[in-house]
Amino acid sequence: MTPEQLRLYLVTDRGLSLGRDIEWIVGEAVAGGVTIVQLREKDIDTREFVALGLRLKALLAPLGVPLIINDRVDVALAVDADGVHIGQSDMPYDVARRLLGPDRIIGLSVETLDQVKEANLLDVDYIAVSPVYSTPTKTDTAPPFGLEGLRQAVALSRHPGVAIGGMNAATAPAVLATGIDGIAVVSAICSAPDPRAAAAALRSL
Ligand code: TZP
Ligand code: MG
Repeated sequence: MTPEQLRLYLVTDRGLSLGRDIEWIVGEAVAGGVTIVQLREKDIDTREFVALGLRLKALLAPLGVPLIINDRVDVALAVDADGVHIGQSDMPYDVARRLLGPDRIIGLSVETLDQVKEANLLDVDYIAVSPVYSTPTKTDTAPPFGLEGLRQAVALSRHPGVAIGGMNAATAPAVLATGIDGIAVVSAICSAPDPRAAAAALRSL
């Protein structure tokens, strides 16, 4: 993958989508300029997860926008997704890589500077610096990096990266000025009245 593909990274959240379909949100967001999409589902049946993943794959593949599945290597393989995003308590990187093969994208959340260094020892495709700011979207996070912590993470990492947690049109400019490749966004797009316009506004930054 290229760092440009990380510019504007949408992470889905059905609970924050104001009752609108995930597919509709994703379609609008991509029309607005989202460059990569992560399907993140914590509470749905595996059958529904796979069915939705297949529909998103059909929507995104012709547009050349990578589809990443949160946590679930089995679902990623089932829908022929472009990759998986894992956290520090999910399947270990080496196991995920063995199952997914050399070509699929594996992203890893890092919550401390030590974890940034550990990620440098792995062939992950990108890291997500998590969280940069505290956010109501996910409250069981590590303490936020803040801008200075993010700067240190960018300086330490040999991988491309995205910043996640509290990213919006107000916070993105200073975050992008740290040299991070992109921002990963949940509520600023999923909960926007017009997700396409919200994505376009973020992309223009
Ligand atoms: N991981 C770390 S923070 C976060 C996730 C999934 C949520 C980010 O949500 P928002 O609404 O973009 O702040
Ligand atoms: Mg996880």
